[in-house]
Amino acid sequence: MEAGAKSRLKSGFVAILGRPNVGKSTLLNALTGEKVAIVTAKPQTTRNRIAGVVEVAHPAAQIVFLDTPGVHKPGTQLDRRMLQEVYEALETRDLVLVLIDATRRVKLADVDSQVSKARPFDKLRAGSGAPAPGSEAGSEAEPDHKKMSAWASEDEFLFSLVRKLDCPVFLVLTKIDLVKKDQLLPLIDALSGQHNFAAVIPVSARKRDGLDLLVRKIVDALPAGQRYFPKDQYTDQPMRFMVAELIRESILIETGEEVPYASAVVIERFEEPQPNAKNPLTRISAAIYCERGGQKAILIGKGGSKLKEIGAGARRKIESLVGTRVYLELHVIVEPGWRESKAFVESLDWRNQLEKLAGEQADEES
Ligand SMILES: Nc1nc2c(ncn2[C@@H]2O[C@H](COP(=O)(O)OP(=O)(O)O)[C@@H](O)[C@H]2O)c(=O)[nH]1
Ligand SMILES: [Mg+2]
Repeated sequence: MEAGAKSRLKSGFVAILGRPNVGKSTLLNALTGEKVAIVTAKPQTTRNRIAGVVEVAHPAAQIVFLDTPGVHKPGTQLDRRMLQEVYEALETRDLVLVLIDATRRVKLADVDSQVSKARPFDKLRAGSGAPAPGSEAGSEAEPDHKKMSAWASEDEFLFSLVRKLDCPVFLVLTKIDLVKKDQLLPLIDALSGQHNFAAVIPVSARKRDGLDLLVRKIVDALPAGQRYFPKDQYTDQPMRFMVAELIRESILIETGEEVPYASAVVIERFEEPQPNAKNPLTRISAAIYCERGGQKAILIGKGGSKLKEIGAGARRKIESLVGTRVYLELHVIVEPGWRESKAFVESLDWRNQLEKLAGEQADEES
């Protein structure tokens, strides 16, 4: 029985692909039932590819989802690194989910059908500047017509990536809790022409709508194989990196303008509690990098008030992640133009940080 069950196990890598803010990370978290990836209303929250592992009981399967940064036109070295993360996720995959935000496309379709009316962009404009929670946020500085053409070409780029793949691709419409059911059909019609999708599945990660069907269809499409991760492991990220991400999430929530995009977090010290400590405490020290003095001033705030808020928000989440009390020390460092520095951007990748840590430990021991 045991051996038979093993040989029937299905497993594989499923890359989650889409434009910024379509809900990739929210879907990953909903599927795993864990906070694997940070989520905010701001675009480009995710910078690295992140694995989230889902165990399915019937039929037995292990699905390794790969969350990726949103596909967008790269402007900086950081953007290029993010696109590289997308490519690397696409290299190891058995199946790809292309996510399309149902709300955004419906808005676009509305605009298209109203081009003859006097002010066709009002609907979009109403949403720009302060995007509705959960809806796709665009660059605020751009006029709407430019934003739309940028959308069109970035969508085309997304679908061009998809057409190069030789694995099954599912079209997943996200955030359907925000649209009427009858608005989905024309959208599905329009998108079906883009690729020969193996399945089309509307979901709401927030309401957990459509997720069971999605998982079932994925398992159907996966090959028989072995587990890639131990049964109880839900992500490939080391604890240190998840902690850095929670701090970055707090920065994204607490600051505005360009500060979230110009910020990076590096854990400098991570001291686990003493074994058998009565009241275990994890001591963490992290550097927040930004690009300019003005950003540093914003991150610190009057009398350190902003940094305190960032720390307090992050600490609560870190405590529930590590399961102990946490002492969190944050400081801000200006690293001019780091997003343009290939070396710095690469040093932020936890896969590179792990190598560096291993090297340092080897040095200490010798
Ligand atoms: N209403 C609604 N909002 C969602 C849903 N999924 C994601 N969002 C929101 O969309 C925004 C972007 O989500 P995120 O997962 O970070 O998108 P990503 O950039 O594609 O990873 C966040 O504000 C989410 O709360 C959903 O199913 N319904
Ligand atoms: Mg994300």
